[in-house]
Amino acid sequence: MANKQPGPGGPYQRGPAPPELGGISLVFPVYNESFIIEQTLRNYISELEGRVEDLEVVVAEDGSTDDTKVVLERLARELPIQLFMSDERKGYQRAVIDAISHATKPWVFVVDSDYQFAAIDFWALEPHRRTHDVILGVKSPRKDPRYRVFLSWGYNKLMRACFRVPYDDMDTGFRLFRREIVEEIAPKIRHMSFFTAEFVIRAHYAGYRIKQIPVRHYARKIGSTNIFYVSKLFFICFEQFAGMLRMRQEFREQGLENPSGVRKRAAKREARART
Ligand SMILES: Nc1nc2c(ncn2[C@@H]2O[C@H](COP(=O)(O)OP(=O)(O)OP(=O)(O)O)[C@@H](O)[C@H]2O)c(=O)[nH]1
Ligand SMILES: [Mg+2]
Repeated sequence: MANKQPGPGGPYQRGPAPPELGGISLVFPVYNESFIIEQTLRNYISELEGRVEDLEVVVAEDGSTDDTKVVLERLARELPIQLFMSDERKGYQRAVIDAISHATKPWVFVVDSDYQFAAIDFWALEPHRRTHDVILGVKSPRKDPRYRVFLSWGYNKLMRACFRVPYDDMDTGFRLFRREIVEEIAPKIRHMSFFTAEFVIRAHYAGYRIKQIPVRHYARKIGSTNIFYVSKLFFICFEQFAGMLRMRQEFREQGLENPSGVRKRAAKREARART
């Protein structure tokens, strides 16, 4: 069952991460982030290195048209990162799935590379590895332009209503999950454009344990969105809505049932039988 805890920001126990829970692949999708990527990588690596015994850092860049590739090549000579670059832009969803395919540890921590999330908030998610399979950092509060906050609010409301799921922030860029779950679910993702929402809903319907934890969110300090261009907003909304309907249709055809609904009905039947 998903639940949300009050107040992001700690104080946290900043490691060490218990080694018996398994190593962690820290994964960054990167596109046109030349101004911020160095700060992001240095912050996350200094926060996690030494506190997570078995850590690898995967940086997956594609198609950048600014100096991102040059910056990353320089950083790869100095920092412990595995760098994957290609020339053609993949788009966010494909980029995330491909980036995760390079990860080798039992857990993957996939983070947007524009430093809108604090590295230290990793420690708010990490302890829940004991009891959950997918741990989502919920932007609290979301520091984006108002129209984005409104669109995201509507998007999450629609997804919740359409699929009867209890999640508040299905497009978060700060999430930790078991790698084997992504390997199982990623090949099925086809309807939505932004990876996390479709992943979370499919994981929920597959019965995995999903936790939401509030984390800090910062306004983008530099650069601009690589996805939500104002000129494309109408098309993006339409595409997401159509994807949502297609996914619902697919679930119906496959007779997929919402595990929380099944559990609730079973509990009601039991209660009725007792009276
Ligand atoms: N490799 C790769 N990364 C991408 C691609 N598109 C976006 N990204 C990265 O995905 C992350 C999320 O993109 P953003 O543009 O920050 O999306 P957003 O956070 O919703 O938008 P802003 O609030 O404006 O930052 C960033 O780290 C981008 O660099 C892509 O095509 N390929
Ligand atoms: Mg961003």
